Amino acid sequence: MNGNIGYYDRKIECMPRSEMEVLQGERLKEIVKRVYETVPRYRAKMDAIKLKPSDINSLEDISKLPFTEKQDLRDSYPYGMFSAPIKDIVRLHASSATTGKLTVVGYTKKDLDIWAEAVARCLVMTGATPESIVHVAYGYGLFTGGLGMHYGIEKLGATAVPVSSGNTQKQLQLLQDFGPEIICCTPSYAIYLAEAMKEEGVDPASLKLRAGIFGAEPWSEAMRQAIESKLHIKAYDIYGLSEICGPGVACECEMQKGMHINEDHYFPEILDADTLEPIYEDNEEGELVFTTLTKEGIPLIRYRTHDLASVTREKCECGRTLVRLNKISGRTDDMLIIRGVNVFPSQIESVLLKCVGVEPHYHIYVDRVNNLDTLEIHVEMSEKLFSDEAKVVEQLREKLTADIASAIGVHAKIKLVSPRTLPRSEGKAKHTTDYRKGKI
Ligand code: DLL
Repeated sequence: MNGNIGYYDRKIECMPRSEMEVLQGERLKEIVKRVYETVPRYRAKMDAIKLKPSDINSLEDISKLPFTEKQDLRDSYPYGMFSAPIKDIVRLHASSATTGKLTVVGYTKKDLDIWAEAVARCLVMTGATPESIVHVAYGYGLFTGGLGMHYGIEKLGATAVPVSSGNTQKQLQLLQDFGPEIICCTPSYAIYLAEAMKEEGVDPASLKLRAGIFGAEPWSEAMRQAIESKLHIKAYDIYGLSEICGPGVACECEMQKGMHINEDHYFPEILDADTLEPIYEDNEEGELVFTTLTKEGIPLIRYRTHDLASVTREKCECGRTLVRLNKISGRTDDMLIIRGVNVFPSQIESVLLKCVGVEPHYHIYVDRVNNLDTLEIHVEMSEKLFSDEAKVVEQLREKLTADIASAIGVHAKIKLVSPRTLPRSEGKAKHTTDYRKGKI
């Protein structure tokens, strides 16, 4: 046990496993009862398999429950899965869904309080105290990153600097002038900031920065080492998804050996990605599935994240008993994360299908250039457009660029290519080439 480490909530964070499981079992019973009574979709799913809330009596019974998918949220857009009346919802957030519609989540006052507490625990895991100044460069808005970290910082009694994303010059100035001890942003932006400092002649060692809390996209151990050496800080991994709360589902402690899951609120399961049978062995990889145990606004039962990961239940050297999530190693679906924004190829496809002049034959190229993600989409022109004047083609390209940016929230370079030049596939179409793999 490291004597220098504090906890935000020692009782929960260091609770013996047997006690934690009793607590989780009790909460599970309550939440199942709640969704059965208040969310018609859950009642229908349970009725369909003849499952009653009274059949759920302990944690082991969780495997009897049906799964929840992003599609369920889409089908009940915007508020159909809410378990609390709108008058009790005090905040909405949203993230990309597979096509068109967003995945909307709503929080009651209690939900916001618990989320802030979860983030406060994460901050303390990385060594933050009420004296810390924390620079938040995650986006503020419908994305949960900025506001999620912000309220956790305030909950801890530390000082939040709500810079939001973008405007690198200003970020550099505030990092120098305000003297934050911790920075929160995506890991790729951290690398970008380090390069910008080099160009501007800012010596990272002259800053007060000591740690970074990075997440919202996958990153490797090599990337951690690069960030730590370039910025002279410790780089901690934080995981979350808007459907469960946002950042704060899990975070690394100072041991940097896996992210402690706030499992008294967000219960994890690892399932075999093909059979969806539970995997009980530590460090064995599968799909990560969460059940929210205390949420009121939009509780989710066995929500399939489609993230691939493993957990370890062994007690950590920091003293915490909270189960640890190993680094996310990939996804079971085709979701891309580009500059922290979740993008599904099907969102791009639905824009193309509505656009006269192009065919729904496309290929997406993702790369990382100068430490920033780039997105280029090759789209086949129709025969008619191909025979049109260059001006007409350029106008269509500009329109597509704008339509795609508005659909996915990220700028893409659009290249219109000649008819029938993109490869056709006989089986499942492969729409994406990601050159970032293997690059830090
Ligand atoms: O990205 C919430 C968040 C904000 C987490 C800031 C951490 C920091 P969504 O936009 O809903 O929410 O995206 C969730 O992002 O299912 C993962 O695929 C990916 N992701 C999030 N954190 C990590 C991480 C936020 N630390 C999706 N490592 C998730 C790898 C991550 N992937």
